[in-house]
Amino acid sequence: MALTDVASTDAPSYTMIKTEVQGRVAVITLDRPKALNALCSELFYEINDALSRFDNDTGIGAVVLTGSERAFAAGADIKEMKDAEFVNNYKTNFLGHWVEQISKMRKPIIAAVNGYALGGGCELAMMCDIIYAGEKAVFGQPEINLGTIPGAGGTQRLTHAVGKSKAMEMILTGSVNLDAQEALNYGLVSKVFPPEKLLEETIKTAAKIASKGAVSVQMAKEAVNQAYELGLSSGLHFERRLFQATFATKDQKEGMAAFAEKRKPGFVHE
Ligand code: CO8
Repeated sequence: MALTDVASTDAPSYTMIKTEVQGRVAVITLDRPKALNALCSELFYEINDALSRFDNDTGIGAVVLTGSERAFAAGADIKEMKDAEFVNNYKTNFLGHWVEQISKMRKPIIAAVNGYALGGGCELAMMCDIIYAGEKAVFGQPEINLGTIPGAGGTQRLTHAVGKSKAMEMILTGSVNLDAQEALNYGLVSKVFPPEKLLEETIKTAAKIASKGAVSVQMAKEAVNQAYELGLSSGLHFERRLFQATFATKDQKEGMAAFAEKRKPGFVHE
């Protein structure tokens, strides 16, 4: 199916991202090549606007977030933030509003990372639900070299993903990066592809997810995320309640009936 440029239909026209729709999959491509997709306010405004529209669009079942072959994103825009002051950062909760939309997304987001995913770029990828990498991807948290520290989840999500020793080594040295294969070995990413195949393969997985019942996909995402928030017994309790609740959906009736009748399910996302 051909990609549709959402920006040319009912969407606002963006200057730093491109948005496309393929079936039930939306693709957001960071497109600020001259700055290696450094994350400035305008870029984040556009990402959040697109994410919000896709999350509220019943025709979309999953979102892919990607950059260029050279860079997913080389971090927050250093030139934009270099003169920022603590008091204003604190009063305006600097960066906080950048990451609110992505953390409240109900639909799955898959990051397709080619090239540099450094600093805020690595953090942005880790905010996604799944990360696929191109063979030349580089993940790192170099903020220490700038006299600062990760500010959007690097110290937390990276530590969960790769363990304390490797996370400390990466964050404290600012120069120990993970290549795609290492990221795969550590479980930071779940698949690695040749760069030119990455987006296509990521869209395939997103399409597979988007073909499932949207309610159970949303519940499954919510339940997995609770693994980071709750202890085991509370997490299991949370999961069981959502599992029970799926029996109130049309898709559970259809999915199980289809299995029994040896046919493909026709999910209606209700
Ligand atoms: N900010 C601003 N501009 C950047 C950034 C950046 N993070 N990264 C690259 N650029 C610009 C360069 O300044 C250069 O611009 P110009 O052509 O005008 O001089 C252009 O992009 C190309 O970059 P290089 O010439 O440096 O390209 P190289 O191939 O030589 O090097 C690197 C590529 C290694 C990626 C190098 O550009 C680099 O080290 N970039 C900075 C990486 C970094 O330190 N990132 C961390 C930033 S701090 C941060 O992310 C805090 C997280 C806060 C949370 C964010 C919320 C999600």
